[in-house]
Amino acid sequence: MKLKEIELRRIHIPLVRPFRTSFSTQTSREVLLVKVTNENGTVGWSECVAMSEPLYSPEYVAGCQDMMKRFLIPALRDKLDLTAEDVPIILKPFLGWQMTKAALETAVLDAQLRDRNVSLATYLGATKSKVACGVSVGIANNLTELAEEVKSYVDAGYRRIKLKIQPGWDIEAVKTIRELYPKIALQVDANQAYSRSDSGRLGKLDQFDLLLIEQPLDEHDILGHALLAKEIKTPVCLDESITSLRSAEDALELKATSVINIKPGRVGGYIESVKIHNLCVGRNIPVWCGGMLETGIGRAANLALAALPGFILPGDTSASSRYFKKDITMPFIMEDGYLNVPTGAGIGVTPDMDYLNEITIDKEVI
Ligand code: SMG
Ligand code: MG
Repeated sequence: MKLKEIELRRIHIPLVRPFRTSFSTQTSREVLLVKVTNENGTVGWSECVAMSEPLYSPEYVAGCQDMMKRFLIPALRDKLDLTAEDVPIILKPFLGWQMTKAALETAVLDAQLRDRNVSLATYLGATKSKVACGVSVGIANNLTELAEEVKSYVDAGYRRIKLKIQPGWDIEAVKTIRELYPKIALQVDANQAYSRSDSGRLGKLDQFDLLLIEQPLDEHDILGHALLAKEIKTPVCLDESITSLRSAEDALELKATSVINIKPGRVGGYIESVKIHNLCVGRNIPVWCGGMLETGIGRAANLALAALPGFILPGDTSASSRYFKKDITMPFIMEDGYLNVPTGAGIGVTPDMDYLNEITIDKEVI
């Protein structure tokens, strides 16, 4: 295809409840949306998963927008026969910026698949029509509030609970929830909040039969994760550390991770995500689909990915109502703990333009 127009739009959308992690408290989401239009007039949408501030990863919304305008869009704009598969190759010389690149690749892919009338799920190799939902629970003010919040999700039917932890909010929080729900699938996510010397403390989590502990140490501390994995029984699962197929392969080889959280934004797109999935399937490593508080645009695409056969653990792919009073697409509604995988062409959803315009804080057309 030839790109005719690229629209970059920033929206601001409130969350239904604050989301506190070891690195920030989010009360709303600022999201950079990409809309491409090709020579046929076909439109492709995507969402850049970077946060407003570079706290989860080095990328941040305003930086991503600048990066797109300054370097990435000019590199793509003049191509005559651009395909989504070309995008990562063309953008490779520009180092880093996986989330930014992923957003451009996905918008091009959406338009490409709409032109061919193929769903993203089919394109990626999905084998499921619905996916089991997990939910990520932020750090609460106290254990009573944590128990209340978890109860609301268990009652809603979520099939896996993930608790955010940090030093001082870990053993007691997990103990509380495990005692209330002796059988529920439970895991924790530290977002790099611990250090190598915390293996004793983290070992205390072994008694709670957790599915995994996500990213306990610094994103660059692969050796530290490998050492920790030998000390504790709970499986270590890397999130922030895995930014490419290569880094996934290295971490597996070094035994720093025995489960992988695949987030398409973090690894540079859906095409790279499938490669990581395939690597893991070949090595009997379970994977699951992470979340970045996406709107319906990103959620639709994540559900397509989570429908691949290697995604055997429930992901952070929760219903729209877990995040927003009103989503920018048709809401994703959970039924019996599952979300349906969109079947329409491309990502299978489009935004409600009236609502989108209402919450737009910046729009530029290139
Ligand atoms: O999308 O439900 C969601 C959030 C899942 O916990 C989640 N994401 O480290 O896995 C993670 C975090 C990253 C975003 S925190 C603002
Ligand atoms: Mg995580």
